[in-house]
Amino acid sequence: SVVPTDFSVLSEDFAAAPYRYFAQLREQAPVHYEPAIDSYFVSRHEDVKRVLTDHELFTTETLQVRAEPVMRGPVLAQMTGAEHTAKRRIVVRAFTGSALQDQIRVIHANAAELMAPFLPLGRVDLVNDFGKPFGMHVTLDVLGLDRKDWQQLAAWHNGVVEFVTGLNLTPERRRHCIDRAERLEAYLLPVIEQRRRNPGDDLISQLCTAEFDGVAMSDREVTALIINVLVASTEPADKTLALLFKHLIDHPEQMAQVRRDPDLLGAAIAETLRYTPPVQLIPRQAEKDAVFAGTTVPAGATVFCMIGAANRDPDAFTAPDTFDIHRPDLGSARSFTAAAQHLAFGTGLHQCVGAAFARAELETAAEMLLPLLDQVRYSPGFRYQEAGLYTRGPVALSLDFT
Ligand code: 2IO
Repeated sequence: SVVPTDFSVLSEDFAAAPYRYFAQLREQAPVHYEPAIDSYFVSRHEDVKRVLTDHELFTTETLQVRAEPVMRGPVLAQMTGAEHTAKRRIVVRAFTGSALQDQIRVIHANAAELMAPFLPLGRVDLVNDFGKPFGMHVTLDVLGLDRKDWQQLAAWHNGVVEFVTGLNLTPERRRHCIDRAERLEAYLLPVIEQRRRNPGDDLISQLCTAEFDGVAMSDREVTALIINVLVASTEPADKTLALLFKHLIDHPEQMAQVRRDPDLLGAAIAETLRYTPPVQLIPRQAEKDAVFAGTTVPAGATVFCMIGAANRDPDAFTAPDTFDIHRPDLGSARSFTAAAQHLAFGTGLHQCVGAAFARAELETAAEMLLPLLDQVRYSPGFRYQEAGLYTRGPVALSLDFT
């Protein structure tokens, strides 16, 4: 099959089933130009890897317009050099080692509490009943924000996400998103003031007290990093958890293996991230003309890395369209590190700081849910549907269990 001449990443056909187009894109239009948004879409594993690791040629400058208006300041991915190293280290420290051990307890407690009301019912929507509040609760606990405010914070957070992940927002929508972001900022500022005076052991306190070159971060810098963590930790969480369960339900023999041996969960999560990455696009800016076999991307252009397409490139994975937790080319021990072959956490200097945390969060939740959701199956009449171009996941996952 050929890429239709009127093919567009912005079309309804693509949004309905993007995976259907990936092979054609990689083979026939590996650098696809989208005139309506003046952007290039790169789909081959090799090219995506190059864009994400050639930091001279491809920068994160594009986040200044794509993210900063709603992040209310610069995020980690925008930083370079010593500032990037120092601030990244602060966040890494909050999400690894002994901090991560504490978080696993918090994750477990949140999962148990949120699941309890659904156990007697024998039915749960893993996205809307569980995953969304779960992702938000866990992130708020780590940040040291009040879980009671989660629905209000989720509404503001959605505005930020819509802006960052929107490909062609109207000026009205942009305005709406910035308004949500301003409200979130107004909520955070008094909290920051309070933590500066009276720090606890939460991440906001760590951001408030950390010094870079002997100077503490400004309110604006702290706010941006809080929103950075809030978005990056919450938005992909419910999607990945629901996708993991979907793939295991659709592959009963692998589900049985994971139930028998929960040590396989790491591989199952890594394969879920390869097969259906929740973050499908990563933007970069070409600093000079960049030549990909046959196509030149002009200096200044926005380049979107298509993670879903790269993760199914047969040049990187054997039988890429098969979900297989045992695939030898998954390199599952390395799937949550910089050596990962799949690109769900990106790669290069800006690779996800929360990868180890994401793994712990998903493993803890899945390990707890699997024995509870005995005989798990789709609810009668449930129709599976995914949404999203930038971040993508199930709209709902209604499950019955006994
Ligand atoms: C928040 C897009 C969910 C990040 C972004 C402005 C920066 C960065 C990402 C991920 C996931 C979100 N980009 N996390 O793609 O921090």
